[in-house]
Amino acid sequence: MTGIRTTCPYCGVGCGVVVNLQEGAVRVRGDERHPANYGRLCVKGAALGETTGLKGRLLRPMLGDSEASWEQALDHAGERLREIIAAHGPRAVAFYASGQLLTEDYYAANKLMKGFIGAANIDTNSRLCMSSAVTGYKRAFGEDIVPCSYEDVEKSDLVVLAGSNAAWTHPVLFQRLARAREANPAMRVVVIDPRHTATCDIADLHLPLRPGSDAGLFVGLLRIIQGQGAGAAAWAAEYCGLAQDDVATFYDWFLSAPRAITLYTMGINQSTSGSDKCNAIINVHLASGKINRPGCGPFSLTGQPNAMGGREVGGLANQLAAHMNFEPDDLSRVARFWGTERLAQTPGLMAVELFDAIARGEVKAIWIMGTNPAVSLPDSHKVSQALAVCPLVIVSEVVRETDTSRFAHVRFPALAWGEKEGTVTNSERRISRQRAFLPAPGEAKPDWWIIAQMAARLGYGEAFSWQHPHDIFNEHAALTAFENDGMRAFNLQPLTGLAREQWEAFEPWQWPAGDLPVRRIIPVEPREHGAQTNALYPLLLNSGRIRDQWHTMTRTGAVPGLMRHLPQPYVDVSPVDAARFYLTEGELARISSPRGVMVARVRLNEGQRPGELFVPMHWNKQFAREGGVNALVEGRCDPLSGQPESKQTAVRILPWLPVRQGELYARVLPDLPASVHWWRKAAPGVGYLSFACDSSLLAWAEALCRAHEWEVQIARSGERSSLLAWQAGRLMLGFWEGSQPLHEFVVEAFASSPVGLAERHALLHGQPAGERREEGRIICSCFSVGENRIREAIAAGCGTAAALGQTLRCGTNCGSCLPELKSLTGERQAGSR
Ligand SMILES: Nc1nc2c(c(=O)[nH]1)N[C@H]1C(S)=C(S)[C@@H](COP(=O)(O)OP(=O)(O)OC[C@H]3O[C@@H](n4cnc5c(=O)[nH]c(N)nc54)[C@H](O)[C@@H]3O)O[C@H]1N2
Ligand SMILES: Nc1nc2c(c(=O)[nH]1)N[C@H]1C(S)=C(S)[C@@H](COP(=O)(O)OP(=O)(O)OC[C@H]3O[C@@H](n4cnc5c(=O)[nH]c(N)nc54)[C@H](O)[C@@H]3O)O[C@H]1N2
Ligand code: SF4
Ligand SMILES: [Mo]
Repeated sequence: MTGIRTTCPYCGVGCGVVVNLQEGAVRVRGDERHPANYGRLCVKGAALGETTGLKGRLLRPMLGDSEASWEQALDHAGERLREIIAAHGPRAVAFYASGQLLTEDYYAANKLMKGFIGAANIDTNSRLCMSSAVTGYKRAFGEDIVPCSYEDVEKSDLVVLAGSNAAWTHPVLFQRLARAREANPAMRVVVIDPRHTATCDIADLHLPLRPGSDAGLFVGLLRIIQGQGAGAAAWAAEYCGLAQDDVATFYDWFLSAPRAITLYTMGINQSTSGSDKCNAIINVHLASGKINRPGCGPFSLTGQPNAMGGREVGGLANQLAAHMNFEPDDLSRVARFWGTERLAQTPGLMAVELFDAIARGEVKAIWIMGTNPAVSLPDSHKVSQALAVCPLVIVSEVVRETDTSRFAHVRFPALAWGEKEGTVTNSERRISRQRAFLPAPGEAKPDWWIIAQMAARLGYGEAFSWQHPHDIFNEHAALTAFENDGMRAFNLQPLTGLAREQWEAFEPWQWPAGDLPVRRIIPVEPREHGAQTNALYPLLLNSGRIRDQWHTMTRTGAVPGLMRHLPQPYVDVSPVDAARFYLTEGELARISSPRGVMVARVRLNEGQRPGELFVPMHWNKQFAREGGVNALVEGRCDPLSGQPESKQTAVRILPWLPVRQGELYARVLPDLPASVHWWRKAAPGVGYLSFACDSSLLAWAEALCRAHEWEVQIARSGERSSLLAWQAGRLMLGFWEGSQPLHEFVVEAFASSPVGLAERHALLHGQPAGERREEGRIICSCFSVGENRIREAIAAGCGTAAALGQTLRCGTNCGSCLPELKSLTGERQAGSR
């Protein structure tokens, strides 16, 4: 096989990809030999080649808004850190890292903070993601061990997905499950989620439970397994707000299935009782013996590409390193291995409390690496205020502008996917190489190198004298094996002392989970979520992911094809609530909590329980005005894991009928007046946004164009107006107010120049020159097949997703859009209900 074999940098499935460079283009395909995906990719993975451009990249170190040399930037940051540590002690500084770092980077950051700066104030975005799962496993097994593999999902008789929308968030694993279910008609799939999601497409039973009530469902099941089940199904149904028959069916299936596996993610973890929910799930597997054998177990899926690697090196503030804890023997062992007398002796601050400590002035320096907390942490106004008052904010980033980097005093340019070298570990404990296939751009450097340089400036150069990530990997592997004697399951003994060539050629390798010597059933008392709905804030707001975007959109937001499935922040509302709150499909609404507000477009959704709303988590200040959900979310956390309750917030919703809405296209997007709402979208070769505002923007647009001395063409009728601006026959700006959404033909007009008079006229009136068809909303991102074309094909007789695939190719590559194709053809059945 030709090409460079590496790993997808998105979700925790950890698919292998093969990259070829052809005439400057980056071509990506699935790696047939990688055991995570055997050649398959989802839309995001398939579009990776379009994310490697350098537009918007941070390519030089920055001090404030000025470019600096590496020497200057590192010297400055090092000096400031030394001053702060000297004046206020090591606990006055903190690192906030990410499951998107490579294991080698992560190891270096943890070693510097815990081992040498001597405080444990390093936490990571995994706190928002996996920390409840970690607590659950540690309580049950004495160690953070995930006792399952992807093959177990395929080999099971009953697959339970709890709080997981895997069809969109772990698509390749979901496709493996979907195929296994087709091959084995006896296999059953249960989805536990308040919403009816794309994942329900393959569900035999969907349990749309009351938000936050999962522990009740699993506690009821445990009672039955333990023989105390009289009335358990009735009690659980009542507690969870489910039909008793459905609960009884789930329990029957679980008890009778020879093998059962539960996949769980953010609907379970992101909760003030997330750890207990994880243990409630683990408990039923322990009590029924459906664990540690093929097709069985409690399987927490990791979200980020290297969330697991972070857990392995000890990236969380309450872990030490290599699955060791803040306990005397472990502390002594790690201190001796690292050769340090400064090792932190107690856990550090966890993410939410860390930012509170920054706001209070107790932590005076924060170094953020590979995460965007101004968007992703709860209560984002508070987080922004904390960053604004923090005396030293250092950000290691790949992109230049993020909501977080706006607060940075020092910015370090990091190498991105495709440029950096190292390892990652996926959900099933499989370690794979990420390999570089592009040269380092500008002055960007690997994250580990930046950390090692800083260590040298703080006086610890010797312990960080690595020349290559391979050196770091070997040190990490050696630490896992150091004085292990079988005490820790996480033991990379077979990988210690790899030669450089062996590390370069490293094949995906899964570390053995062992046979779980400790197995504890942890008593769980179901607890309510902490969102207090009341007359003022009567609704519950849920948040999560959409199929084609990744987190804060720094990569996927730039790919036009990925922006066309769901191009704006939306809010899913049940028809009942729409009637109650005067909301209309496609119109805008303001959602607010006591913390803040967001604006989103209403989508009526029958799969949404009355009283509950759902919004995507992705939008932020780079892509919208008031599009971020965490402005509303409170920082309520699980007391054991420190994980915030991102899934439940009390809110209200009001329709917003702006006086004007429209579209703006420009070669370089201008700043809009501050009162205007806007949503930036990706389009090839042109800046593009939609806007909404309470007075017409036409005069503003005209003044802007006149100031540039562009030739201006204006049409107006009633509330509709449009404006085109030309320079030497080239379209510079297009503005439509009160008109239909436009797209492709306008984008094309920017590319074709000069444009003739008749075409200019047609364009001004929002019409394509000549005859052509608009795709509409893109459903199949792999082959760019839009809703309009799909509806036409259905009208012409394509009655099934399979028939659509034969005619239009949609759904025949990654399959992520099959649930939507099926709902368009009317094939889709909603679980049992
Ligand atoms: N496309 C895409 N894929 C991704 C990511 C991405 O940004 N985009 N991010 C990755 C990361 S880091 C992560 S952590 C994973 C997350 O993967 P998932 O956890 O699957 O994704 P979410 O959409 O956050 O939430 C899953 C579901 O939890 C449900 N839920 C909310 N409250 C409850 C509840 O009380 N009980 C139950 N049972 N369910 C509830 C929501 O309705 C939602 O459908 O995705 C990974 N994959
Ligand atoms: N309301 C709500 N909030 C949530 C969630 C939710 O479901 N609802 N989910 C939570 C979860 S599970 C997660 S994981 C978080 C994710 O939230 P974040 O971690 O904040 O999101 P990302 O956009 O992935 O941020 C990664 C940043 O690192 C940069 N980057 C990428 N590669 C590299 C690299 O190699 N080196 C460096 N130095 N930088 C790099 C990217 O440009 C980007 O700015 O959000 C959490 N927040
Ligand atoms: S499922 Fe998609 S996003 Fe996740 S690793 Fe595979 S290709 Fe990447
Ligand atoms: Mo995550």
